[in-house]
Amino acid sequence: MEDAEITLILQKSLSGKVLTTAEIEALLSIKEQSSLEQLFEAAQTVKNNNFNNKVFLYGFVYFSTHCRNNCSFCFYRKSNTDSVRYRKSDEEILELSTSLEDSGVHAVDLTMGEDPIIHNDTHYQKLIDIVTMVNDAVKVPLMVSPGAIPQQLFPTLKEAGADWFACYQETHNIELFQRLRPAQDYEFRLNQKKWARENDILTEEGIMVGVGENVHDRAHSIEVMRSLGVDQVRAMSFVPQNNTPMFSNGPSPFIDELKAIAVMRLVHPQKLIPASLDVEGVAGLKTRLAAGANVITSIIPPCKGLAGVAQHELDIDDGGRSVEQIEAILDEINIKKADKNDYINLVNERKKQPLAEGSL
Ligand code: SAM
Ligand code: MD0
Ligand code: SF4
Repeated sequence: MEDAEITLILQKSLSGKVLTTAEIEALLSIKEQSSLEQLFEAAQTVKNNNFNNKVFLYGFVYFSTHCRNNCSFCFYRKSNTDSVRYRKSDEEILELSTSLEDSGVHAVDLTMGEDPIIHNDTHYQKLIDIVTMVNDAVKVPLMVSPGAIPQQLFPTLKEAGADWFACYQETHNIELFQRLRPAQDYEFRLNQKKWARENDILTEEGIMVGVGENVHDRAHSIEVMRSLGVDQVRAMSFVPQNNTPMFSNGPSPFIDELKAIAVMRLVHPQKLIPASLDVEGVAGLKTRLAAGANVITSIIPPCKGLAGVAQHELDIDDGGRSVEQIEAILDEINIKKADKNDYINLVNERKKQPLAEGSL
């Protein structure tokens, strides 16, 4: 597509009009450098109009890497005997969460594999106890990423102190979902977002880029996310993992993730969009922020035996993923870390918003 046609689509989006699927696909298909620059500039404009050049930081506590599932892309899939398995104790989880809060993050994300010890108990008491314990100790909002859980648990999770529930479909192409997440139920996973939101818990939805989807699938996901009424939307490039079925798929070109982030920013102007440190490490931070991301996720304290999800070691033990290091990079590009209270207000405001008509 010509530069001039891209300009028209971007102008349409900047004037507040809803883009068609074909227009979203055109933006995701951009190859020309000059058009790419226009896309990222438009995404920056939208981000600055809505968030004033400020970003939020999320600490990441991957507290159990045990999992009963066999997702074909994941290092921690049950069948992978090479993966690093650990289960942090309550004391360790507490210490990690409070030290992240002290270091200045805006939120703490408590993430686990679908650990059978937790998932085999119908009451999920261990999970509820962990969330309650951390919520009693830290003031910043809590995100919980436990995998797919039963509907009746959401009120208890809310009561325990969960502000956010993260659970990503990876794709909204059902046939592809089944290949990525064998033996898992597409609708049940999608409903997680609905059940969380019905209980005033904010939600995050996400896709992976480079897992066999095409540009149409990506555009479709970005549109489905518009109708879901979620509060945070992400795209993460697939990172091939040793000893997993998708290793031979090879890595995804990061530019496709950057285009997805920019288009999500245009289509979801007021939502939070992560720049994950778990794909390219800190080296990939600036490009993701320039594409329109406004949350930095996967901040991990060094030397605590913690892993990332897609990049289990990159930049962790040398302190590269610490708030201090991130702030040094933000200084170079004149982006500011938002105030803690700005984030708490944003979370409270979003919780009050009624779900848009047509959502889930
Ligand atoms: N076990 C829970 C689940 O699957 O919902 C919570 C873990 S969540 C942090 C795992 C997410 O990390 C996946 O949904 C996927 O989006 C991302 N991820 C996992 N492996 C990845 C990989 N190899 N490359 C890129 N992203 C990956
Ligand atoms: C991240 N590694 O933010 C984390 C993870 C789970 N809620 C988030 C995918 O990149
Ligand atoms: Fe388990 Fe989550 Fe990895 Fe799937 S993505 S294997 S559910 S940890």
